[in-house]
Amino acid sequence: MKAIPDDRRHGMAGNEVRLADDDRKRRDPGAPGTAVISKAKPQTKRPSLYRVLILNDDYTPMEFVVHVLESFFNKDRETATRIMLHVHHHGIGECGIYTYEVAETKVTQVMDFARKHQHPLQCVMEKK
Ligand code: TYC
Repeated sequence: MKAIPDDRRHGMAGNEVRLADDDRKRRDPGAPGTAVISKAKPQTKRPSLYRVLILNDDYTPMEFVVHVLESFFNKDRETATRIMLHVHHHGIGECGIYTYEVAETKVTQVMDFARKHQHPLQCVMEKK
């Protein structure tokens, strides 16, 4: 007796090719009995950034401002001098850009240091 070939069973027409169940589900993800497994995307949010600025005044010594930029903002002497002179001529200048907590800490450190030395130097932060 002659066996019926696999692809001739279950009422399939002669030119059809039977798909494995996984292949059928890939082609038609909404097919009955199909579970859609979606992987949650990593919930990483980039933190907001804040600019820390110093303001010009008529009394704080230039050398003190250069020292602040070197010691609290890790600038080399050349960069610190350039920023200090920019503030001296334009009234305001950027010391660095940080996340909220780091920026807040820098502002507090500079304000405390200026007060301790009785200089009116002002340091502020603003959202980028
Ligand atoms: N204008 C000050 C002076 O002539 C120098 C100075 C520069 C002060 C920058 C503050 O953020 C400042 N002595």
